Amino acid sequence: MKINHLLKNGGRKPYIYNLNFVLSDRELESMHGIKYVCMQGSMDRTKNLARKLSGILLGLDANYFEPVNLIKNSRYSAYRVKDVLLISHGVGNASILTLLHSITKVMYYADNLDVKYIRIGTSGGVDIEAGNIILTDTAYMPNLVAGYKISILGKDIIYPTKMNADLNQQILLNQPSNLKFKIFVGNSIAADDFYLGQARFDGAIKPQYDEKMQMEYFSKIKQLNILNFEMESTALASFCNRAEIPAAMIAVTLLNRISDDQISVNEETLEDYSNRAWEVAINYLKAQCG
Ligand code: R2B
Ligand code: URA
Repeated sequence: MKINHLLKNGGRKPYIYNLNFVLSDRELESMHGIKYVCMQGSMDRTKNLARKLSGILLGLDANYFEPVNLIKNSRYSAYRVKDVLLISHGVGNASILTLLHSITKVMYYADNLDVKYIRIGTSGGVDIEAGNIILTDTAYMPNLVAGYKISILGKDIIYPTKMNADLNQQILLNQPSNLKFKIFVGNSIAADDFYLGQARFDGAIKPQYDEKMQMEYFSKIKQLNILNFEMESTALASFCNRAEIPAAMIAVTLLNRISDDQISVNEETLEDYSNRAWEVAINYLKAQCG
């Protein structure tokens, strides 16, 4: 991590508003030694992964304890298991970007400079069957430009969005050969919304495109080896490139967008699919901190 404009001993330690986190010695102690920050959209799944990982990394029986949320507001939630911090990021680039600045400041002040960030999430596959995993190589904007545009002081700047290739490789190397799904490494689009931004027809506003235009877009997507749509990869990759934090994104596909707009699998299958992204992350984490 390289964010050295934050001077460590420059007086008052800041208060991290969006996490309601005071950087007191006591609070920082609770964060000291974190090596992996795993992010998921939902607060519930963040807590559930904390329960599961506690069993795997610490041998705790989830029936007899309740993970403690380290964040004292309702915006995000976070749990620590050994040297892994599990934290929710909400939906979309704006939400994850605010989280990334906030948690990175916490990691910096807690002296965790060797930290790695992994988003564990869901996505819509493009010509990939539901239930498979995509490891993102490069994140694209919906206009099919690789990068992330941020407007700062009225000027648009496009930052690079390649995820960390070594981390992807390490994640792949730590998987068993008998997984019941495939893992593809390819590119992802971080869309501005779930509906029109992902070329769907089932949003509340009537699209100004038809099926033919949708398929033309999907065909361009495929030429760029883009394998899935989600909503946070460009912010994650561009932030982590600038902060020099190795980052990866593990996302399961919940449907194949070539044939469907609606996610129509039952709850049980949906949970099974989401747990596959956990499984891939856990296989990697177990090898690092087991
Ligand atoms: C995948 O799923 C969420 C929307 O349902 C979003 O956070 C994402 O990237
Ligand atoms: N998340 C998305 O952003 N899109 C999908 O199609 C599924 C999950």
